[in-house]
Amino acid sequence: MVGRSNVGKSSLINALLRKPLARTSAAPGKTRLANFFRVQRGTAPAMYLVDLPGYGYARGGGPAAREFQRLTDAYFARPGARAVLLLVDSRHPGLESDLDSWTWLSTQPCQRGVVGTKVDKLTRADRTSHAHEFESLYDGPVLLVSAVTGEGLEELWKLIARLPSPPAA
Ligand SMILES: Nc1nc2c(ncn2[C@@H]2O[C@H](COP(=O)(O)OP(=O)(O)OP(=O)(O)O)[C@@H](O)[C@H]2O)c(=O)[nH]1
Ligand SMILES: [Mg+2]
Repeated sequence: MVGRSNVGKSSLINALLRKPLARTSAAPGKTRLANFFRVQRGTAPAMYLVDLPGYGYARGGGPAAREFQRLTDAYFARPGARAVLLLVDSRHPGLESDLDSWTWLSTQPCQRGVVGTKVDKLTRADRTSHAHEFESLYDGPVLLVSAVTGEGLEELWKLIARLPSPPAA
């Protein structure tokens, strides 16, 4: 899970796992390390959900940004197939930093997907217009979810199940 600070990466992991394992906070910059959560669902092969620190927030300036870059680079340097879900706040589909990340992710050896978070904060009318905006910006359907109401989480599990799994060790 990657995305701007405060977009709801840790909350989404907790909602998917139905357990408050990842630390969340109303203030941005909470997750400071890459946290790996091993998941075994039914008979499916085990996998890891990975909660990465967010971008776009540097506590006290440059070092946090550099630290984010270091962790992210280290994560992508790990061997084995992986997939990345870019989390974008459903209220703000077109932020430049998210579009830049999407472009950067296209240069990485991984499958990409976009998920719109906090959809519970949108009005009915905005859901429709923002869904269309996401589709045109990100070149395909974008799943809108809420960690608070649970909306879209079953669909998200299905999307995750279709992502490539790493080679057997
Ligand atoms: N209404 C609503 N609030 C949410 C949702 N998901 C997260 N939040 C709130 O958004 C804030 C940030 O959530 P986090 O999960 O800590 O965000 P994060 O992306 O992990 O942030 P960093 O670790 O700082 O990068 C918290 O106050 C959450 O309660 C959601 O689906 N709906
Ligand atoms: Mg976090």
